[in-house]
Amino acid sequence: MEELGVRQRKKAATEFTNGHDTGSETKSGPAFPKVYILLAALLALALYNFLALVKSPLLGAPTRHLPGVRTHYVPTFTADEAKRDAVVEAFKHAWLAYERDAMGDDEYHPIAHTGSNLTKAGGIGYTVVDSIDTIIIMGLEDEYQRARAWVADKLSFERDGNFNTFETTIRVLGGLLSAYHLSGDDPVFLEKAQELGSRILPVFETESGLPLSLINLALREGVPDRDNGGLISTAEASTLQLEFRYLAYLTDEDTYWEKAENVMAVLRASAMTSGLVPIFVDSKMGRYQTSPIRLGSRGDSYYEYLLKQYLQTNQTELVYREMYDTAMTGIQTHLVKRGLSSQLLYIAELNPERTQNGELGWRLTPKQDHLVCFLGGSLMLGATTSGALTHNVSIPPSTDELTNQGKRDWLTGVELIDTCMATHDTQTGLAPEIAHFRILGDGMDGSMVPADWYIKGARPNAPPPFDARYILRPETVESIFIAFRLTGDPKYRDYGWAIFQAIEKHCRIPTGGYASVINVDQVPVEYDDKMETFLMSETLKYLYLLFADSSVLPLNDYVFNTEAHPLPVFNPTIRTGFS
Ligand code: DMJ
Repeated sequence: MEELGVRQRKKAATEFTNGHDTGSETKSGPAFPKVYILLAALLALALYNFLALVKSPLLGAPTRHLPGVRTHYVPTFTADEAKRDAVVEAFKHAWLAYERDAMGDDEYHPIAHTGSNLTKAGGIGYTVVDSIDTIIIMGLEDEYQRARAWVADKLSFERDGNFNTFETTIRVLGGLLSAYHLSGDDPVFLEKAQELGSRILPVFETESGLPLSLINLALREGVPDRDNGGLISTAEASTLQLEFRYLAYLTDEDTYWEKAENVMAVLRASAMTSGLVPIFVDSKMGRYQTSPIRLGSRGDSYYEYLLKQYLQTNQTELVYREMYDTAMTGIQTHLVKRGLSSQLLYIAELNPERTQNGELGWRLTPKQDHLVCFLGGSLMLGATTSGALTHNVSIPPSTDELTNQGKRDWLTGVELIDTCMATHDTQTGLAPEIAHFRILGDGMDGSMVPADWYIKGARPNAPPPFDARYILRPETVESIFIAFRLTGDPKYRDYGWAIFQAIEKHCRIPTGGYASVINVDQVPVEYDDKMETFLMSETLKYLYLLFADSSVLPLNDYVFNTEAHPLPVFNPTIRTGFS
């Protein structure tokens, strides 16, 4: 298989049209014998590699780049090959077991050695498609050929069952689009993506244009989520945009763009001035419903995609920057809190409640989902783009390159990642699904509390609460990867390696695959027999990228969808009235 770096270069050169590329001009010079030219090229390459090594922040001072000069393809940080290869070995341990026991099934249960599907109607490639781009990025040729053949010959969306609109989009549509790009435009992936996109489109046929939660792929019918009174969660409605917009860009079918963009316009019209959004929205009325405000489940990727929509189209759509900036100020004003003992920075939640005179009020809940840990890296990425005063900031950025908001968000991001790492201070070194932070109302004062955070409901010799589990989630390593790329600080590779080792020690099943653990504070662990698809699409991908050299998928050129599927940045070919 052609190495990813090569494929990327060819393709990415066509994605950009804005002329940032410094490029290289070729002139026909005097007819030197070819051997001299070859020698000169080898010498230049050796010198270049030497300089890159000397400048590497892994060895000392951070690299600075001249303003306006693109940084992509420059190997700013060299790979830690041993650790990178250990991650590849882990990926193969997961993939080969899945392939052996459950190839083609949506989900995998490594202890029972079996798979299962999301509906009785049959699988939709949840695990295979979610994993393909990681396989390409890692350069696993044989695995790639088998996975591709499965997609070409077996993947079917003619399934008469109700599938979650958001999950199907981020995992399957996102996976196909990323595979299309990274494979060097293999048409099989785009054909499947187009078919899936067209089958999902009917979810937008509502009064407001906000999508329905579920889609019957065979009947091509949107279905409301009866479990939540027909409401859709905010994150689900607002985390389809990167995928549908890129599909529109590739196919010239503007309708994908318009449907996805209209969702953002409707949400914007219904938004609160703080920039914070409740986690439920009514597809019929197009209005937010009174419901909690949080950066965890059902809220998280709304904020993530505000920034990423701005980045996806090369920072040309200022409406997303404005929405993002307002939202980050809302988070800073209302949700950023500190623990009582070590002053760990965390992101709290707001829960609606009626005051005695019947007015709506918001109660602060000092609870942080593992999911919130995506925000650390996202804030740092936002600081260097939306919050930058110059086009390409240094690595790490210097203070005069960032706006005040950029500086504020950068520091918050750095601290939040440290907090997320602190939640790994458990018996297993794995972080729980939910951490609660102590507050003065707990009956303790700041001098007496044992630690800033705890797992609510955890008691010795009692069944562990749901909050205590680790289900192979990626959010902390996602942030660590971004932080490393933006700073070059080796501490982030140390963080990632510690998490990887904890996963290896406690989640790895000797016969193949990885399982969730039901209590991060219990050794030896008890397993929940499920290997979530995001282990291969996100957790191991971000770990691989953390240890790879930084020419692999540069952050200037790619946005990662919320399931870690990289999509190239492009200049939009459609202009709508949304501004
Ligand atoms: C993934 O499916 C996506 O990252 C999503 O946005 C939320 N969380 C899971 C992984 O934790």
